[in-house]
Amino acid sequence: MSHYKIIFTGPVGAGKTTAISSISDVPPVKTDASASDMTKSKKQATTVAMDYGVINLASGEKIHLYGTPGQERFDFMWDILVNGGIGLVLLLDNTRADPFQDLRFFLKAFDKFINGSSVAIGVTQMDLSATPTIDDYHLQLKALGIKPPVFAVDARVRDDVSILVQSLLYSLDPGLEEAQ
Ligand SMILES: Nc1nc2c(ncn2[C@@H]2O[C@H](COP(=O)(O)OP(=O)(O)OP(=O)(O)O)[C@@H](O)[C@H]2O)c(=O)[nH]1
Ligand SMILES: [Mg+2]
Repeated sequence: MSHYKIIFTGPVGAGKTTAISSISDVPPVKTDASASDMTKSKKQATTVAMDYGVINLASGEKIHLYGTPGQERFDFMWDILVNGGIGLVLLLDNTRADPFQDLRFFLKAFDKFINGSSVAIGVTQMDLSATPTIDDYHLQLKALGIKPPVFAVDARVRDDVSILVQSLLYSLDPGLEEAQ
């Protein structure tokens, strides 16, 4: 039986922990701690080590899901978590001050891993901030010279997260996606 690993990353509040909770077929493991020092944050908890969940494919294969902390002070975990991974889900929060800067920052931080694997991008909170649009993201990515799948996703909605994960798997191996 094959096991695969994908990694969710992105800035604080993008919805990594929420997305893994939405899609995991087992109760997710979280390492959220009180975010009382994050005075500007709209949420109470932040990931300090990792999130973990699993998708069980119909074929019997398993996709292990790991979420990184968003905060840079925990960035030592990023290299640890990508080890052995086959692809990256980058979640961006459209309400942040400069989502394109977040995009560039995370593509750069994970560039080695992405070069050897694949990336799919999910833009969350588009219900709260409609711009930049998905087309704007496509243009930005084109300027950066890459063409990953980009979707509007609500991390709380299982189907949204599922489509994003499927697009990542499809870009890696069309046969794997069909197995679901
Ligand atoms: N309105 C709205 N809320 C969303 C959407 N996606 C996620 N959320 C909310 O945004 C928050 C995201 O929080 P987390 O899942 O903890 O974010 P995270 O990326 O794990 O953050 P860190 O661990 O701190 O890096 C949660 O309160 C979600 O319910 C969306 O599309 N729209
Ligand atoms: Mg988190």
